[in-house]
Amino acid sequence: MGHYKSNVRDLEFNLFEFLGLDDVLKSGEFGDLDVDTARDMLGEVVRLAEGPLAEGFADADRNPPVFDPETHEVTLPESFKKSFKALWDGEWYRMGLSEEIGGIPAPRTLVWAIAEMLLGSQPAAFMYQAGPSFANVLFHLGTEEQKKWAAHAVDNGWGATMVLTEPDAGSDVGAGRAKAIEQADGTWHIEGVKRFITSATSDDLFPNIMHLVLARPEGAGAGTKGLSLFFVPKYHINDWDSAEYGEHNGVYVTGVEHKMGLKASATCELTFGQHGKPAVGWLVGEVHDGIAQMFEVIEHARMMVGTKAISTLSTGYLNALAYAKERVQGADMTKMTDKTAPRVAITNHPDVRRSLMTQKAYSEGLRAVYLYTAAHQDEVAAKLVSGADKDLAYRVNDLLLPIVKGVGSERAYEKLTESLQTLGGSGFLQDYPIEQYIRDAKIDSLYEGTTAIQSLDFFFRKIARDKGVALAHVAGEIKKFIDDAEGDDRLKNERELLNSALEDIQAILGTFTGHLMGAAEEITELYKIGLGSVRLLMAVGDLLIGWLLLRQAEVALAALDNGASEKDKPFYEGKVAVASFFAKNMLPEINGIRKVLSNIDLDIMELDEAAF
Ligand code: ST9
Ligand code: FAD
Repeated sequence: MGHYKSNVRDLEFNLFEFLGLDDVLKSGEFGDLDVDTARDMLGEVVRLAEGPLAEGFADADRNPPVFDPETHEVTLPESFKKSFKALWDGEWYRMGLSEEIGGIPAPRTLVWAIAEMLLGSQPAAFMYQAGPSFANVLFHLGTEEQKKWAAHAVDNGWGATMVLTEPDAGSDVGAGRAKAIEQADGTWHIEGVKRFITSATSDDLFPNIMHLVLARPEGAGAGTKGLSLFFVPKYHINDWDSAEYGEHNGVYVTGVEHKMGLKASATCELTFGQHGKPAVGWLVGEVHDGIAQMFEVIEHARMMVGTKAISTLSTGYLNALAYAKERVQGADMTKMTDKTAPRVAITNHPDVRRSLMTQKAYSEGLRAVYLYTAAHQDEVAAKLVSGADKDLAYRVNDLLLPIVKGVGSERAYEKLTESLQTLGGSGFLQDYPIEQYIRDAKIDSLYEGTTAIQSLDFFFRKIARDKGVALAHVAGEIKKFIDDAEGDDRLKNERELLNSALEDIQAILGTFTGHLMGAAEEITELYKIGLGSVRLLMAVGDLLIGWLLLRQAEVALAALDNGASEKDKPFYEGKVAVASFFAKNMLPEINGIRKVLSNIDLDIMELDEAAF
């Protein structure tokens, strides 16, 4: 048994008892895929994720990839390559890809539920497996000829990278200086240095790598809008039909970073056109619309990063829970003065219970959030889950992505320290996986847009620019639940707490909208939004978690009333308890955030930098 502990019962609950996956499958939209097959798939993925995929997890951390500057390649540990092979051979990457390039149609909730387990087990392996899904983006954006390249890349097992970041262009992608020079034969020569590129070298995992690169054509304008997207293969292709690859293209890995965590994933400096030959690229779709095209990739990757974080928190919690049930220390609190009282498992101590329930709340609550989001990536599922039509579903998905990514990564990192704390001093040791989970999960709040960037995206683009359409839809769904005359009376108090939290969020949004409008008169009002945007993001995350957990509690209460089996009873009781705990312990904190955010001033913006 490896380090990874799945929570397939909760995944099945979300999919089949909460999000109506049975009805989504019955729609016929996903071919022959039925409920039994979907359940079998989940079972198979549990075996893979808890078994062979998890095996190389610690070894690859202790023996990270070794870079050879002569060959420009890394050597990955054999244990990791074995785990990767187990993943690749399972061909789970086909789920949800377009059928034309070898994909299997599947609802996004199922795709992401499967991804959750693979990501929690061996996140770096999942990321090396990006080739098919990036090829899928190329297939949708590319010319007729490029569509064939995409199919070829899937058939022949290519790797792939997304190449945006440069030394002076991180969050500010538009500051990128890599340039693209058009050639007479219609190709482009890319010149420049990119940094922090995941999977740009990968030992012998792939016969070729597709780099999807943002670069600025000579003469193009400044900022992100002047960038174009290029397909740059690692090796030239002599013959697409026979998969005969030729010379190394002029794009080379010139360094691999030494990192805090996620060490198995090679993070590379990638140099274009500086090794005596050009780095030849092809303009994707033959249109200069690079940033919008790259966002097709970024949206998947942001969902992936949030799901990775949430999955790591879940296995961290389950490892902590297993330890706590076994660890005997101290007497029950009510017998604290009796020095001869029997010693008890630490699960009996109130503070351990508080901590475990907090971990459970965020693991299961965030799982509900990412799966609710995934449901809005499918027309049929969205209609069923919230009544949203295609356009609205798209907007709701857009609205929720910064929550999945930003809140998922921040809360996972924060609550994983609670998981570690549950193990006491043992948590600090490498005998247990939690210290590695913490190091591996820290990256999730950094790449694919830091939390600050997610929070600005959330307010300015997903709320203000959307004119509140998606937000109003989700808020309407929350209100519907609060006001439901047929709602379970046993959750009356919790509904009231949810209602207060919703009012608090609406008030904060009113304040922020005031600052936005005020900026027309006094531009520094924008600073107030920047000072509060991360808190807003986190508070909305808590509101959504509270709401979804309570809706799930209602489903659980009904299942208990209908005579749940002995085996299922503790599960449903846990769902009710966790929702109630979250409502009573976390939702009221939003009121404090409201008070802080309604009184933001510009003091620290006006302070001289020297005073920091
Ligand atoms: C990175 C990779 O960090 C890390 C991990 C790699 C892992 C690889 C493996 C992944 C595997 C995934 C697989 C999934 C498979 C699942 C299958 C499972 C079985 N939405 O606001 P403006 C566009 S990579 C959509 O003016 P600025 C839009 O076109 C590095 N589009 O921005 C817009 O035009 P318009 C990641 C958006 O001020 C245009 O941009 N780096 C969005 O010019 C300009 O918008 C980052 O993420 C959006 N939310 O630039 C950078 N936003 O307005 C973070 C913008 O006309 N920085 N567009 O529509 C930012 O995001 C900045 O805000 C900025 C600002 C660069 C956008
Ligand atoms: P900076 O942008 O310099 O940010 C520094 C700090 O300032 C952050 O706290 C940030 O939130 C804050 N900040 C910056 N701008 C603003 C603002 N406007 N408002 C408020 N706060 C702001 N990139 C790729 O292209 N491809 C990859 O495959 C890839 N993989 C990566 C893998 C790893 C392990 C790492 C570490 C990075 C990877 N990246 C990749 C790059 C990653 O996306 C960037 O690191 C990230 O976007 C942040 O950029 P930066 O590191 O330059 O930080």
